[in-house]
Amino acid sequence: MAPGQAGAWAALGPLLWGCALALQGGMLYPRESPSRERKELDGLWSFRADFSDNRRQGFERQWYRRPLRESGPTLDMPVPSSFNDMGQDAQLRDFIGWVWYEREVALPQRWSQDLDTRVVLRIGSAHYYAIVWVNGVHVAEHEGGHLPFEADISKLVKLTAQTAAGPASDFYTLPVGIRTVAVTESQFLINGKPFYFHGVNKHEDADIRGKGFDWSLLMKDFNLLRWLGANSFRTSHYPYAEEVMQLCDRYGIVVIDECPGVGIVLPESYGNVSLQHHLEVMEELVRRDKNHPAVVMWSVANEPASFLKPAGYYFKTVIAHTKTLDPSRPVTFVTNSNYAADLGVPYVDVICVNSYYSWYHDYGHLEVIQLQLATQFESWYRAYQKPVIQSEYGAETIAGFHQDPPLMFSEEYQRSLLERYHSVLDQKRKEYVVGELIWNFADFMTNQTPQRALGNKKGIFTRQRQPKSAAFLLRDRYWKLANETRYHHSVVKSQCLGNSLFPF
Ligand code: GCB
Repeated sequence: MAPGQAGAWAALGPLLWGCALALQGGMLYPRESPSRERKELDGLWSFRADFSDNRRQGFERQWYRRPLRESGPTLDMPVPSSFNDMGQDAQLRDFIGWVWYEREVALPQRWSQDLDTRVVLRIGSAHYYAIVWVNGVHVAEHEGGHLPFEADISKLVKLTAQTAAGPASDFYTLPVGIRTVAVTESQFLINGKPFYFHGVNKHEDADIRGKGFDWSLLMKDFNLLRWLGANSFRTSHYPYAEEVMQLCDRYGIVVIDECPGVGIVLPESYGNVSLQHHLEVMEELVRRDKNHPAVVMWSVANEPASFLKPAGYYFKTVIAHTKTLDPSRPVTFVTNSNYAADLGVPYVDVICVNSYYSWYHDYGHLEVIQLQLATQFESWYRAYQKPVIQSEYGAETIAGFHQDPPLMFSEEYQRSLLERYHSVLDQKRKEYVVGELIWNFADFMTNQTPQRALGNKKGIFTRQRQPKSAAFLLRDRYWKLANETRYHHSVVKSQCLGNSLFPF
């Protein structure tokens, strides 16, 4: 917490509000008005379940006295949510006992300095018995969930402000991570060590909400990435919410950051107006995300018609511009063009190729995959001597459809297709293939076409984030890859929370 700011760490409490008048009697819903301000405390909280035998270790060791991270490991937990449903840990799902939530808060200076301002901590609902401390001081206790309760913490806030007095200037905190990225003829290097992307492509999509930021969904997805052993993802096909990027930094998830240059397929899309706009979008993207160490490469487009004549000049310009904006990161775009016809790839640092063998081509013929995939890699490498990433591959799969021998849309077909891709990836990753990103992490909604059965079903998880059979296959593979390739001797522990799975 920055000096001079009033601060609080509370064991629970999603809403703080300051107002000039004390309320008597009923408990009004906290609405903003010219005399009332509110500060939402929703978002990620630190969390620990007390798994001790008597479930009372937290009280015995007084976990409320100091920041929770100082008394043991913590998890990130979205508030509001049910902790039971958030992760992949059965013990936590079934847990009964005390759980501890903590949030550090920086309050507006005037709340602590203006003596007439009353500061109230309000908990909308906490199940079922809640005890609340602010800066180690017990301020409230409430039995029964569902209904709100409050504590007047004005005195505490003013006291903290006095003891933490400092210069009244502007504060901004920016978590920092330091690492290097480099590309050789056949390797992708992070901190000078070869890095292999074993990850996913995602979408910002879920049931009900559609595309929109949601802490609970984000935490669930990150818990699933950890379960899977994934070390990376591509933000297909647009920049994701900034909170996503922040979490990638903290968890050590490596990101290929893609701009919304998707569907550049018409000749008129290569005109000057489009090009200028593309340059501006890259400026906005780099300006926003350049401070995220998780971002290791920019992707300027997905599957453009890069074989069209103007594509050469177009991608040369966009890529050069991006490199001027950020000389520290490699730049790519994701291609599905033929290696001999692609006019943009000469300008990329890493070749990212999408292919759907035995799905969109030779469908039903799993046996063609190995030969076609090996030829794909060899052709690209022979032409360019640059590292290659399999940036998409996959098969539509309707969860619960089973067929053996495998038929398209069954879980068995998805597994088989993946296995065949993996056998070639295992040969080529010894040479110049530096990554594999499955299409897709989860099923997602699309417009209607005859190829889509209620949206795109190439997820290894359903849209509700439940695993298909392929998720278990990929999990075995990714954890094996993780154990083979993680850097045992260069582990730099995350200063933030120790959440990092694959520190770089
Ligand atoms: C692709 C696209 C992706 C689609 C995917 C598919 O090549 O890059 O946006 O969703 O194929 O499943 O058709």
